[in-house]
Amino acid sequence: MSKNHNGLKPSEITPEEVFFNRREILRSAVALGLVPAVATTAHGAPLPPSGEFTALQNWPGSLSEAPNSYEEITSYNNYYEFGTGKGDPVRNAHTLETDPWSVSVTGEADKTGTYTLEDILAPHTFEERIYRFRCVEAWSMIVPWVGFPLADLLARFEPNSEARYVQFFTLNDRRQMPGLRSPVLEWPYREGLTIEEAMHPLALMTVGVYGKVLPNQNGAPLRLIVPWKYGFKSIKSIVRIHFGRRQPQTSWNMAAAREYGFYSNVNPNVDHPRWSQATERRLGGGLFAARIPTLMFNGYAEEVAHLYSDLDLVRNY
Ligand SMILES: Nc1nc2c(c(=O)[nH]1)N[C@H]1C(S)=C(S)[C@@H](COP(=O)(O)O)O[C@H]1N2
Ligand SMILES: [Mo]
Repeated sequence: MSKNHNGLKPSEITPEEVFFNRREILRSAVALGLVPAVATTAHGAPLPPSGEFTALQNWPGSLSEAPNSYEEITSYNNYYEFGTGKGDPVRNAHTLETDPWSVSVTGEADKTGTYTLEDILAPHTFEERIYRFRCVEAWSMIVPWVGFPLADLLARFEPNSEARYVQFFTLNDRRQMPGLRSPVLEWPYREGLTIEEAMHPLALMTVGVYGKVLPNQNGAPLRLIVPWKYGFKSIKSIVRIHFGRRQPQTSWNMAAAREYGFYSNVNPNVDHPRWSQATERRLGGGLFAARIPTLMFNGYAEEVAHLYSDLDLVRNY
């Protein structure tokens, strides 16, 4: 099966139904012995079945700070689809089915359609990046994420010149996600970035943590990490990517627009209406550990400040 230069096969560049039909046809053809069962994983880099990555590259821009423990990162979570308590996701997310997984791509791009997770991951090389991660609730962690630049993935879909924003959606399945019965947010969980933000090399398409495949509670099998923004922008378990012309809806903005803006850049100078954002508590230091000052853009100002040079960051919080 021939692949074009960006690793997408023509069979995937079709509307959803057509694609699934073709998959059915392909499956029966394989059963009849007509085509080799190469599927899409043959030469790809899908998630390791062992759960551990073997050939991880070290990203040179990683923090030199010691990361939080695997235990801390994977047992104190926000994932409202599995409950609103920090301990709920680790307890409840085992019902999430991450294999098979597919992602549909819609909107202002030339290569829209539905792709299997294997198609999504195949051409990419995974690297470990140690990032600061800060929740809007004023706690933070240092996390060794595993992933690849979001920009590399988005470029494969060939967004057109009308694509000014990218929106992401989480799975929305009540059977797998007990938290969806509660109307705390409008489901599916959705988030968005400007196309410039999405193409920034720090934005990470994330598939692992600590050299292991992401546990469900951290957003398996595919989640975003945008290290210069508050944690809620880092959407989990992504099933759809939409390229749009207008600023897209985001779940937290829909829930409380005064508290959560579209940009949500980490900014110690702009307080949340109900609490200060000037300091944070590093997870693992104990409840009474000294709070540390929060850094502008979560410490990534040198890399990202230019994206906002024309923007009033008080009004555009
Ligand atoms: N789908 C979905 N994505 C989500 C959330 C959520 O509730 N649902 N919570 C967000 C918030 S508020 C934070 S702080 C981070 C937490 O990521 P972690 O659990 O891996 O630390 O995930 C973000 N992504
Ligand atoms: Mo958060």
